[in-house]
Amino acid sequence: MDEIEIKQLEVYCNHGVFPEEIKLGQKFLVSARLSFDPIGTADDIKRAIDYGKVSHDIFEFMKNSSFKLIETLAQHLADRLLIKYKQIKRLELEIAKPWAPIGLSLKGVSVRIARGRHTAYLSAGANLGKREAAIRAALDALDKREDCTVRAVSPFIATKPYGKTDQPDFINCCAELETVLSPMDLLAVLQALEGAAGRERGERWAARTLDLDLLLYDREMIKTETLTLPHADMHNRAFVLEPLCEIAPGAFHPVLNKTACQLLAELRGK
Ligand code: A4P
Ligand code: MG
Repeated sequence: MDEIEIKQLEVYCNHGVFPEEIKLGQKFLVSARLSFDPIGTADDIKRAIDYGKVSHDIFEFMKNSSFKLIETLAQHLADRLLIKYKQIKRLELEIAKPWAPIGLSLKGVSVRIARGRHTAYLSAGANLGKREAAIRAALDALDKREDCTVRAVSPFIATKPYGKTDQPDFINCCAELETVLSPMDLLAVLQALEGAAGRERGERWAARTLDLDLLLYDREMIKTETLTLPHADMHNRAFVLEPLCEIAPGAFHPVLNKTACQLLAELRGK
């Protein structure tokens, strides 16, 4: 990818933990490296990232916000730039405080972060209430968010319950998202949408108005108490793999080292 670099943009503003930092302000230096796909030979500013505009946006954001931590400031600023400038595929930001008030002489202190766009796949299911409408409403709400774009939705399929079989049939589908959210933040968004659809968490595998599970997030492998990626049981579920293969047969399971299409063929052969 090609890159634009903005070096040490100077902004006098009010971020910090100490009261005097917020009251008096201090100098910050912001550097940004913006990666983008080559724009080709058309010599057209409309196709390019306007580094003047980006610099002014950074300046305004730094001036009009106040964060205690430069880490948080950098995260919010990165989100803002990725959301506004769709041509930016990846972004490195460095925010430095040359006058950090630590009671010692130093050349400065800085934080450096790298952020980008991610591809995530989710599985949606419902077997109570207005099933299609609940799934559609959740996907619309996701797509309306600034930090998520729904890039593809599979056909909806009617499926027999898996696991606990004495419950109504499901409607299932899969969707592909582009997002700047982290996996944990995306999971929180999905759970909030389940809540908004009237989902009550009770017994495991019980009937539900809406279930949104995160299947894959780039090639991330995560195992915490609240999130397992790839989804721990996706390879055993036809109601997940069939719709996933409709939109992304090549979606890659980094633990099993197989594509969605290979996993479905294996499951069908069992
Ligand atoms: N969690 C961990 N990893 C993930 C992930 N990748 N995505 C944690 C989403 N959640 C994840 O989920 C329980 C906990 O899993 C969450 O607190 C989250 O932190 P839940 O949605 O609260 O509970 P649940 O959905 O009842 O349990 P579980 O085990 O997630 O059930 P599933 O796997 O969602 O299965 N049959 C058909 N035909 N179609 C269906 O859609 N769905 C289920 C539910 C059963 N049978 C089905 C279908
Ligand atoms: Mg679930």
